[in-house]
Amino acid sequence: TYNHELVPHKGFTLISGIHDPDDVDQIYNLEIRDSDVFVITYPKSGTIWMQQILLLLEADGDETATSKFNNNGDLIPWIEITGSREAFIKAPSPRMRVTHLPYHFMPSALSQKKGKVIYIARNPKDVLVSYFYFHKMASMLETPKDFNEFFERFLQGHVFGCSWFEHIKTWYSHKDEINALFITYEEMIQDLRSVVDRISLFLGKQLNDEQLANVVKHSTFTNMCKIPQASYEQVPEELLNHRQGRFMRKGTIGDWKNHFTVAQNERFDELFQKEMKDFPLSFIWD
Ligand code: PPS
Repeated sequence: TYNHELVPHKGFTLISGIHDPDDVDQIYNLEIRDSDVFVITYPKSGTIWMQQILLLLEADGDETATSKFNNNGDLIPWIEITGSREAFIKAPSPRMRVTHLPYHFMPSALSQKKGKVIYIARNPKDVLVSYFYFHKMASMLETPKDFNEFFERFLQGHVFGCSWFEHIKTWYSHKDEINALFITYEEMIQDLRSVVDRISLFLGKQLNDEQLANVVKHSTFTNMCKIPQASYEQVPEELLNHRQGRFMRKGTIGDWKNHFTVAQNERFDELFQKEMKDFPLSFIWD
């Protein structure tokens, strides 16, 4: 059943019943500790993957660390979800949070280089495909009529959140003001160990080689699928309809090739060139 609505709010669409506009506005004023970690993603770019990596790094590679919880999001919540901000204020360090919010909503203290930011980018063609399947299973989002309809909506930015282009461009253009590590989903696919090493260094963690190897081992696609907390298999039905698909869907680079028509691909490329012409970002597309 579909009983949530997309609510446009200052350049970002929220979901009624899950987000509260006034509450989201107050995120900007949060006091930030240097030990705070924010994982910033456009949806479907590696959010739950990074939750698993951060929890494992925090637990020195011990994969049983999250077994007492329903899902990793209980330990590393989305800051924009109603109630999350209050809990954040009271939480002990290190406070780790994920968010899909654009830059202008986030605590202004970040731009004084307080706290740490990990931005994960994924090539937007694969994001689109992953997001299409997520709309089919997410009970709070309207089921797309078909792939073509969703393709149009994504290009126009008429999805939960904002346009992919806007998200990456605003965050990227502020990257020198914040204490940030930029990584891509594709780098994680191609060499997870080196990404884990970089994150560990960025966070100032001291894990030995074996512990780092354990972090990598328990955050591969196959192994995350075996851990219900990591794969979001235990999210209640009113949020995710598990018969319609899996959060851990495919986990590959280039699935867009199985979905885009030649004409759609040309249009996407054209828009990408236009939107990204001033941004020296390169992506791995297949
Ligand atoms: S959300 O809803 O924004 O939080 O979704 P998000 O977690 O950002 O993205 C989900 C996609 O990430 C894939 N994923 C992984 N890929 C490879 N390896 C690992 N370990 C992994 N964990 C999650 C997940 O399968 C979704 O991508 P698709 O392409 O749909 O499979």
